[in-house]
Amino acid sequence: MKLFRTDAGCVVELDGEHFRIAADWDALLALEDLRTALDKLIAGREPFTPLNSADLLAPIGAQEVWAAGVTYYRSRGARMEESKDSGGGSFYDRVYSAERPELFFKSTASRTVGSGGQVRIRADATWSVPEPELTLLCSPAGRITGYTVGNDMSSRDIEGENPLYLPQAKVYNGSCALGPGILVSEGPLPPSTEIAIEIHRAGVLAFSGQTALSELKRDPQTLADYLFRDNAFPQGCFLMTGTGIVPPSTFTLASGDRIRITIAPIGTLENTVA
Ligand code: DO4
Ligand code: MG
Repeated sequence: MKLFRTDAGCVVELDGEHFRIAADWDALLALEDLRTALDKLIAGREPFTPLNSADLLAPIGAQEVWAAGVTYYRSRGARMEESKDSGGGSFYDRVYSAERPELFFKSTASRTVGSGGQVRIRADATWSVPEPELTLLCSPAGRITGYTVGNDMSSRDIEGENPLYLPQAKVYNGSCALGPGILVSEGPLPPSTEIAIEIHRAGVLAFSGQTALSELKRDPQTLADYLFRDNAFPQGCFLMTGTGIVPPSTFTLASGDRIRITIAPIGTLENTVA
């Protein structure tokens, strides 16, 4: 089952059929048993013609977006390399193997775009990349109730200059994309689940990469448990789980690039760089 936020309200997809439901987005995302509630809301309803992707909005209301970092070996290596001149290298190595994960505040709804929207490069950055990440929807009690596709846009030159610049490298207008909708959870996604990215520039493939959840070093529920330690999220929250795909150091995003991130059970998040 999938849940979408659209111009015309909330839409549930089940077995290829779409149902409009009269519900408040934030009230839905705060439910501990979202699946059961949605089953009840669509019971007896007539499906309507398929969803138009142009109507989709980012699946976020009052929730905060947080992110985990250095959860894949590829990210550890890329971060150690980018920060070797600033002395940051060993931090990344240590956090990769530490029990406590790296968790950082990433975004709010106002800085987040949905599928079809425009992500941004910081005006004062010279090296920018997308980070394709499985993103968890967590209930107020800290349970994983759904999954979406996320793009943790990052300014690698700023992050590499000094690890203390991380919030500036990560949090700015248009730095986060989520969508296209939420896969309502019926349990964990299998480790074989693939995450894939394609970046097209002027119609030509400029970069592609893929990884699988089996490469994620941390258990998603354990990441959520750390986030909820002494932290309340009355509206629920989103938690990005880190990137396992990093383009080569010679690659930086440019205006007009088209970014497609696919996690098959959830869908494809598609954005253009402003
Ligand atoms: O520690 C810096 C950020 C790491 C990150 O965003 C990632 O690994 O995905
Ligand atoms: Mg990331």
